Amino acid sequence: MRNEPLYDEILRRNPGEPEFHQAVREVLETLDPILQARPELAEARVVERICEPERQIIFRVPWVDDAGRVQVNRGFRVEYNSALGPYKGGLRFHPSVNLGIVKFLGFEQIFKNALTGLGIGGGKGGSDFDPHGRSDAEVMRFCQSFMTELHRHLGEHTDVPAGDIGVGGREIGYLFGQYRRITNRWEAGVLTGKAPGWGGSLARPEATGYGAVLFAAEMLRVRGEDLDGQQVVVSGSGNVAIYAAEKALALGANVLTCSDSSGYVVDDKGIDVALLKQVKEVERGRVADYAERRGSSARFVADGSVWDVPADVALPCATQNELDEAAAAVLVRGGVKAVSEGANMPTTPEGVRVLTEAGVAFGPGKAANAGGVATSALEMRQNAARTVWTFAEVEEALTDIMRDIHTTCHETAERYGAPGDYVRGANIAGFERVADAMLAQGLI
Ligand code: NDP
Ligand code: 2IT
Repeated sequence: MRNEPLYDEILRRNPGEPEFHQAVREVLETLDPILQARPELAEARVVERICEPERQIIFRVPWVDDAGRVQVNRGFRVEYNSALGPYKGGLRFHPSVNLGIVKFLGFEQIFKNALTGLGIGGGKGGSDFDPHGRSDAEVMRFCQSFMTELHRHLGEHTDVPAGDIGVGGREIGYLFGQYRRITNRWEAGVLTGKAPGWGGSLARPEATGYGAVLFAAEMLRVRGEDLDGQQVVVSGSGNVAIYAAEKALALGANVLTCSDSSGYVVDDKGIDVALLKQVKEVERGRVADYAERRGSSARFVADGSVWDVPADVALPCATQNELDEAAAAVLVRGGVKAVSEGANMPTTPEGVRVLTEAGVAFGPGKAANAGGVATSALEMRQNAARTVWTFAEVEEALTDIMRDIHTTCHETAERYGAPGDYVRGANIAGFERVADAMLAQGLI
């Protein structure tokens, strides 16, 4: 790859950030054809500039737990690229969060957001705070402290966070309330993923999972197939997984599994999404609780991998690097035809290689899970116009956007000599949109 020296430089300047290195390498490896076709981009060192975040914010988040003990966490916001619009991307609350994780997610977000065509730049943030087992009051105090520092960096025209792992409607509510108190502004467009009663968009909770399934359906359509009657394995049991399962079922598929960090559930009758929502969203329980409540059709497997369950379509919707080379080989042996990434970078580079060499249709996260952030942009649009769209209006717009992203990736891959390679298509198409804006805006 022509960018090998740049990659070496990135390794040297960003030590100890393996996920960031992985995300950068995966993009750099695919850009040779466009850099060859457009030498002015290489001349202006656009790739070097894109790899360096515009701004990185790291801050202390002190808060008091229910026992009255002082706790200290670390907060992050990486404002990566604003060539196409305000920084946009979620906040992740998980003990594994560190600067490298936030940079990998922010880097992916630049290209994903460009693919939506909706005028949003790339950013990401979060904290190593672990919401598991914390009371509502503790989560609220944490969110208030987090926003007390972060608010100065945000704004509807500047930086617009949303949810990610560990951040859903409850957390967005607490964060918005604190932003409003501090700024004395009703600035609905400063956060997305709000509840529909006070500025949120209908269908935003559903959007990422629905979008990942729509992307899978598009990949299958190109191959003369659809989801009807297909066996689907889903990993995760959070926001993305639940709505991916719901959409797959609605399109006639049978969803066999869900999982969390303790293990997975395989349900011979197919996952009961209403029960899964009740256990996870209302009771904040675990997939083991789902299996117990579901009865004899479902069993919880504490060790082993969800990818051991043979299926036609796999939807990784939990976290990064959850589908490795060995798991990919098992999926291929089980006859998998399509993998659509609901999570960000869930498949390792070796896993991607195994799948694509076996001819499996592979939809990378920055294309396949772009429905969430795209619907966030539709939420911003509703906020700016002080209007509310119906569920059907939002879902129709989401469907059009996902089809459009699929077409863009498919056509771009073909144009650059890699038909069917959605990784290359997504990276080149996303990169070109950002690169053109950066070229036009001078040395930024
Ligand atoms: P949630 O917090 O709602 O759910 C996360 C799920 O993944 C849980 O089931 C969780 O299990 C599991 N999980 C998290 N970390 C790990 C881990 N280290 N090992 C095993 N399982 C794990 O998050 P989301 O559903 O919102 O996010 C899931 C993925 O989708 C992430 O990669 C996120 O970046 C991506 N994404 C999310 C979007 C959104 O709009 N929310 C948009 C685009 C992508 P446990 O409870 O045991 O931790
Ligand atoms: O990874 C992602 O695209 C998200 N977590 C959603 C970001 C957003 O701003 O809606």
